[in-house]
Amino acid sequence: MFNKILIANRGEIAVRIIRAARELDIRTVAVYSEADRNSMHVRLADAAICIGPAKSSDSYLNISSIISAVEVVDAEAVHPGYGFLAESAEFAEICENCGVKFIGPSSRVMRLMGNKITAKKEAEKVRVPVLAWSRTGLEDEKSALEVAKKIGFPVIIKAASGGGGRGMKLVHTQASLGSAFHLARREAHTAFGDDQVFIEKYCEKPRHIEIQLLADQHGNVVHLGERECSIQRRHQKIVEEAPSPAVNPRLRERMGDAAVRLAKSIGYVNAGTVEFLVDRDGNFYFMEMNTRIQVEHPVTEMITGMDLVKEQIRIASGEPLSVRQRDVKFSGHSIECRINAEDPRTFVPSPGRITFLYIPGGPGIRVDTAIYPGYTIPSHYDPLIAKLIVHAPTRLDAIKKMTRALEEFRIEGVRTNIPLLLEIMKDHDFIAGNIDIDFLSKFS
Ligand code: MV4
Repeated sequence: MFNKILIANRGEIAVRIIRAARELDIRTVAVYSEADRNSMHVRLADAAICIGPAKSSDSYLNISSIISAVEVVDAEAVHPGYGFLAESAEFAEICENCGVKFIGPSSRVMRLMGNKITAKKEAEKVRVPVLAWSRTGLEDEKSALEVAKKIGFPVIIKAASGGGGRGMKLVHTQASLGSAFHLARREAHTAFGDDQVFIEKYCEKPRHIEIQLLADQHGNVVHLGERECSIQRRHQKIVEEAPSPAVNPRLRERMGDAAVRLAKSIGYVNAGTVEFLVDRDGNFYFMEMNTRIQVEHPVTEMITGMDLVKEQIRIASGEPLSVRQRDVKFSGHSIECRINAEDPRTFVPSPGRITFLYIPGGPGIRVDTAIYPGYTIPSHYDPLIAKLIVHAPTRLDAIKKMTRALEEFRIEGVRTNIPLLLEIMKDHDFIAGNIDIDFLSKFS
């Protein structure tokens, strides 16, 4: 096992990783920007190094600063968390070449899954279902039109280097395809420095359901069931749960097997997530694979009793998985609400000083956060300030518990989305499990 790891992240996930490392008797090194001197991850780590100015591109995204910090403190491994450099194949490759263990898959696998065209081709190779698509990048308007006519409208244009919903164009008619194609290309070039786009059949009102995987260096791969993540706004998830009210044991096994097949065939190692769209008839289609620990990992931890961050660290150090597939058991229902420092109506970020804080507690309640009374939330980063996670025997019990915990939570000094989260918990469609990716549109 490692003696010392560096955490290349901030906020609640940096704290989450420090906790896992301490329980494994690993020393921790935090890195921080000039805006994060007073952050909780800096206080909780065994050591901390400033890596640059507040702007992410000058600090948490600055590969040379982070590699320098690794060398100064002589860390054996780097945990990237989520966001920032977590899915940078370039960073993973530099770590490989510097002899520092990147706690994640190989840079080769990150490149393969980071490109949505190569990722879909890998899925097709092992018969993981995908929506009808162009099967290649599109050269011009004419070939785009040919493919769209064959697939049938509506279609969606996606950037090969995109993901998380950035740079997508929904197209309903032949007449609007040309302009959408050029717009998608231009946006993809600006956002990702790669203008390659492809076309896919558009799936109407689907659910977003993802499978959690663990894969070790010895070829063992297990799935830990699904998470329902349909409640999103502008591709930011707000409420996640496990299990999904739309998944029965048979569908879980089919989706789990599909995800495991993909991971095995590409030589995947680490925790990972395979995202699917699930249509109203219960058909599932591969969308993309996330090669990092995800924000919503706690709901899977609650229903499986496993610690996914400890598993990531053990896997990276070469240990085998602590479970086989038949040892994985699911218990009860878990829901996570993301608490953002933002105006609950306009969604405008609300940074500032926390003047009063009371964190809910009691049986089945978990709060992952890095805020404390008197802490000032900087304006430079993501508005996520806490994750409230509940675990209860049934989905209805979990909704009741979440409602109670949201009502108990007191955060003063900044505005939060707690009022919106409470509205969601009281919504009849949510309570009935009638949710799809358009669910939140009725709240604004
Ligand atoms: C789609 C789709 C419908 N049909 N692809 C958005 C995130 C990225 N992972 C893929 N996304 C979508 N791809 C086809 N062929 C609808 C979405 C989508 C979406 C997916 C999951 C959760 C929220 C979403 C919101 C809008 C669109």
